[in-house]
Amino acid sequence: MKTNVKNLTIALALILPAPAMAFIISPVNSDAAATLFAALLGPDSGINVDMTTLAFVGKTTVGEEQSATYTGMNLVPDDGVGATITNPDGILLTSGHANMPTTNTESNFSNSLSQPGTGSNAALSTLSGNNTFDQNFLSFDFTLAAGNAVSANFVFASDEFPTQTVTDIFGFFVDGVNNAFFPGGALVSNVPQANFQSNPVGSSRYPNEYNGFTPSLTVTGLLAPGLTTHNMLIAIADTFDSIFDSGVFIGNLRSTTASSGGIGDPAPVASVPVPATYALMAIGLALLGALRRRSAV
Ligand SMILES: [Ca+2]
Ligand SMILES: [Ca+2]
Ligand SMILES: [Ca+2]
Repeated sequence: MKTNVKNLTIALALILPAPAMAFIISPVNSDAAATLFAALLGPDSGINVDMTTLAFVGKTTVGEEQSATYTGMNLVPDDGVGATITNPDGILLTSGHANMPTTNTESNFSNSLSQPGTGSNAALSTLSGNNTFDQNFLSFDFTLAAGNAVSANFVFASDEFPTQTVTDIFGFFVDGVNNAFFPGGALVSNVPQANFQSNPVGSSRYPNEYNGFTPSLTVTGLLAPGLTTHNMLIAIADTFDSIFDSGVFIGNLRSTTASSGGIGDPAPVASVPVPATYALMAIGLALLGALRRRSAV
């Protein structure tokens, strides 16, 4: 009998998949630029960075950290509805708090930052055509050992989705040119909504506060010709006002060879059917959001 139990245990161990590694977000509150930069680079990245040019802007107050490193991003929807979202280990930049709940607790997770330096980002304001707030960025100068471009993998997530039309924005600038676009050409923001997997409030579909997530996308930026050193700026900010957080999970930055910049290997995602209860909840929250936003400006 004991042998049978042991055999059964071994058989089950062979059949059952290994438990998934937990999704862990570790807010950064000291040595932020170097810590984030180290987590951003892929293995054998081929990117040579002038560390004296490394620059970071973001809040680092303990408990209110704006940025984080993360590991184990393999988000399997617990109800089987929607896609699994997998991205290489890397960093989280936000327009609010990176120190956030591991379930979706509210529709409008909002953190307005008042620290000097976390205000408007000029490059993102120009890109979006709107004023930006609560910027969070990493930038540096670099050269490549080989290749003519840099690539990274990212997931954009937001609490502007799905109730708001305000377009918080993410930019991946190489030599001053943004390369972050959705398949189809839209800037990376909380719209178009078809790009997102829904994480309804009160559900535990994905283990995170954000209401919606894009799939993992590859962004590629060509180096400007004729320059001996190049510049990278990875940035996110709120637009229109400083409420309703957005974040970008980005990692595996590496050199590559490409013929054009922008989004690589696009995989358009079908919109996820929303159960009637969520739809009703969304309508209610949209009304609340509209009222709140009106009173906030
Ligand atoms: Ca939320
Ligand atoms: Ca904010
Ligand atoms: Ca916002």
